[in-house]
Amino acid sequence: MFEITSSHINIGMRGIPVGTCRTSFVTPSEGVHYCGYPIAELASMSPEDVVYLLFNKELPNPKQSAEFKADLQSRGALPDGVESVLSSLPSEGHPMDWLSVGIHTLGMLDGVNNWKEDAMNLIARMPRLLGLIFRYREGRTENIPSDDLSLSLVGRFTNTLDLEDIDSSVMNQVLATYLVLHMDHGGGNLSTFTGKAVASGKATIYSSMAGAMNALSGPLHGRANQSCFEFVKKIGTSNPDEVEDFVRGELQAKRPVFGFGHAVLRAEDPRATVQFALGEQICPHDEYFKTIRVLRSVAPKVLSENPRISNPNANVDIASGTLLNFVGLRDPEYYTTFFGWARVAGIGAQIVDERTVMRGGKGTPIYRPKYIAEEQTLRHVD
Ligand code: AMX
Repeated sequence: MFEITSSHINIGMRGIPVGTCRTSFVTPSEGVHYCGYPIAELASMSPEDVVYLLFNKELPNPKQSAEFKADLQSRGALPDGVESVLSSLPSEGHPMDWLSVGIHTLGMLDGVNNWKEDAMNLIARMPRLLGLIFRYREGRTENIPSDDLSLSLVGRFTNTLDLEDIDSSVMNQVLATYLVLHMDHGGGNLSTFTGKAVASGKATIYSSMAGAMNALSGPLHGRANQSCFEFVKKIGTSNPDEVEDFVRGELQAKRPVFGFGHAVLRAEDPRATVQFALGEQICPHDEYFKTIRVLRSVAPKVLSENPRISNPNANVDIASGTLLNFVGLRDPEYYTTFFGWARVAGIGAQIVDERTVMRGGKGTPIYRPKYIAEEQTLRHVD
């Protein structure tokens, strides 16, 4: 199946097969597929239906969809005690750290120690938790609307956030698309792998997911979406010549051109294509959207001048920040929390598969890759 040579050592296990994944796979040309469906075909479905797909491996029929939504609604209420923990966290802390603490708090307060039940409960509680994280971290703790469990997952978040002067239906549309596009990305990405590794020691879903969120918070992983929008803001123009000069300047300064390139994909990420199409529909005249539209045509041309760059095309992070900003979510520091919210579904489904389905239901054993001793000759204390 695989020949391992010394060239595979100390490269972060890249490409080395370690397990199987039933929720999604990624191809270099078409990107991620959820349970066989190319992501672009799922992009306009409700997040609830796509969560159902990841857990059940089939899209729901209308009856199953309604029952599943009702089930999530019945699980949505947050236990008492979450808000007092959030009220004690430092506002300087990154929102991803708040999210990790928030998930841990839910686990301490009402984990039931059942993989599937805990995964479903966490998915159902995420919108309210995330909305409260925004509100407490920003000090907007007065008059928080009560959680309206009759709403969709996205609607409950928007309702909790309760921002003024926004078009909540467009915000809901952008968030729903964002969630569906980001729910899963194969088995080996760092946050998913981390979540499954922690779960393999039979820690709870909540501890595993908090670990996964910590992994996601790194600037080389999930936090790239924050950096990407900060990058777009820095460009500050949609003039093609100026954008090209900017891209060349970044490359000369040995800085990454954010929103381009990928470890696996070798074409434009379909998740970027979907978000560009959505942007053309809702904000074609937005200044930042105009910038990324130009960047999308200019940067691949410049990047492909360097033969070392395997994929000069747009990745998933190019457009998401621009869309989130347009609908009223202005602070890029929060963008990775949406990524985390989405991934709770994919990581949760993969943990449930790995703990309860793989190896005839026995689950995979505790993770234990091999590390080879280096520069350690045997010695003794005198
Ligand atoms: N800008 C500048 N340099 C780039 C680049 C980009 N967009 N894409 C690749 N390169 C460079 C790499 O840094 C590497 O340089 P090196 O030889 O000096 O180490 C070389 O080109 C070859 O890289 P690669 O094999 O094409 O890609 P990779 O798997 O090493 O890296 C990635 C992939 C995403 C980290 C890289 O393309 C990158 O830094 N992109 C910009 C940052 C970004 O948008 N990140 C979000 C990615 C999406 C995601 O996974 N969330």
